[in-house]
Amino acid sequence: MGKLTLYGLDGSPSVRSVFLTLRALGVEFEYKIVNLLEKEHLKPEFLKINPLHTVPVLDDDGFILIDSHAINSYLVGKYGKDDSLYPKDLKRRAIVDQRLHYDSSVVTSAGKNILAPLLGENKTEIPQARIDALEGVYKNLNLFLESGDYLAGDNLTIADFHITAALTAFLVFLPLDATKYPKLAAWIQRIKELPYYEEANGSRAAHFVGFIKSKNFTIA
Ligand SMILES: N[C@@H](CCC(=O)N[C@@H](CS)C(=O)NCC(=O)O)C(=O)O
Repeated sequence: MGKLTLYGLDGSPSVRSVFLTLRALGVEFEYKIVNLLEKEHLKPEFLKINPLHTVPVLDDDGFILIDSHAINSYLVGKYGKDDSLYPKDLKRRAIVDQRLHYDSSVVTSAGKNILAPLLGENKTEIPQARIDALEGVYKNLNLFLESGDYLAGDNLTIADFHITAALTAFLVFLPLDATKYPKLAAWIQRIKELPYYEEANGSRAAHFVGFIKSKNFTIA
């Protein structure tokens, strides 16, 4: 195996989804922190690696890949002992892909819309409509879980990693009502029991979650 490097920052859900995949696969890698708050992602050294200036970036022995969704499916294809995290079967893979696209479109924009006032606009008030959109996400995830214990059916896949990493921060804005979304609540618990969950996601998200709470935001 060549040298594998992950560029990222713990606060980023996309980066934590890659951590979850790497830990699930048991692959060794080097972690290089790119501090977005200090604008390291805009420095010429990093722009040479990723002109889109986003994290995560994977460097697999000189092969550079950007976007967590592309990275996680590549990692399973290359390093997985089997294909369970990203099935080769066309129909099962299509269901995983649908969840991945849902993550990178709907879930990501719901999160960005909520975080924008706090991170980019120096405001502490979050419009209620943005929280309602997040509730719509919870509702859909609960629906996905009607077909199995995991988001894409009966097996754990990378779709679970992406959505887990995103929800970890969003639960601060809208705590989960388990009576309304029982399948989602049970799934969160199931994922938290993975032996590598805390190291790969829980503890890494903690600083960012604390940072959000420190903003003392209101919803109106
Ligand atoms: N779709 C991309 C999104 C990556 C992304 O937007 N990352 C954020 C951090 S969560 C970032 O690097 N932002 C800095 C920038 O866009 O300049 C992925 O899944 O990797």
